[in-house]
Amino acid sequence: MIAGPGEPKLPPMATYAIGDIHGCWHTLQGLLQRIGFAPSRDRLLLTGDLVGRGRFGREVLRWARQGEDHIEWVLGNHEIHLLADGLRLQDVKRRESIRAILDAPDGAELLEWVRRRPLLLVHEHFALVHAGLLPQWSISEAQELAARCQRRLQGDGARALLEASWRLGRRAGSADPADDSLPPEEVLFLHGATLLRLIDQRGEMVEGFVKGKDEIPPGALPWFEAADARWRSHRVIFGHWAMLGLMLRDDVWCLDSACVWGGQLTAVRLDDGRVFQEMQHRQDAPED
Ligand SMILES: [Mn+2]
Repeated sequence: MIAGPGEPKLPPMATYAIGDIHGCWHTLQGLLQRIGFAPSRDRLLLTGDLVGRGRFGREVLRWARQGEDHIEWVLGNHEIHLLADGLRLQDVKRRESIRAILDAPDGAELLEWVRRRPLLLVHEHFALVHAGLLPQWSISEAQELAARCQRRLQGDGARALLEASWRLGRRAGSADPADDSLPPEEVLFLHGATLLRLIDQRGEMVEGFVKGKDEIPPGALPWFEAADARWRSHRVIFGHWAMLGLMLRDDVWCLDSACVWGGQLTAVRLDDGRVFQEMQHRQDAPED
């Protein structure tokens, strides 16, 4: 139908960045309705952790896959967990929400698709990553490391890379040797991009911190507070840190507003910075 002179004009194409969905399928639908999202016109960027903790990760993954031409996203630690579980890595804890995806009739297909997703997306003025970037990584170096990790995850080296990254988080203080066959910078990139919250004074990742900004141990600081960080040529959009909550600064945006914990799911329109939020729908609350 051709719009006559009296018809309202279509809104211009818009790009929205959405924080960690964690299987909150109904909340996601509510948010998309709220922003008037039109798949034929608009684009979405997701900060990762589409699955995990919540009950409808399978639905969220299928939706993202079907909308591949207008939805871009990066892998979060819960997708890494999905891959590790799918490849039957030792010591990986079985999680109910992840099993439900792997056991679905299209589970194997979804797993293969997830395996091909990126760890970092770089646009002209911003970079999208699930958890964060270490200060020593420039955006172009991070891009190269992300591409190398992605290639390895798609091939025979996936298991070794996942295992090495897994060990990195558990090594603290133990004598567990690193896997010499893998470039350590790749292991560190996969680990940091999906799990980073704090760094120490030397700019190295601090493992295992899950609390809020008020409880940061002495000597540590959030990764995005690093002075002279090399990634600062771009605004970094990330999620992962629900206890930090929505944070919009010139240099960094944190979009994880704790939806799966009973908080909100956030979308920010990149074109004008407008924020849209949807409270968690009750049916999305995890069972346990
Ligand atoms: Mn996460």
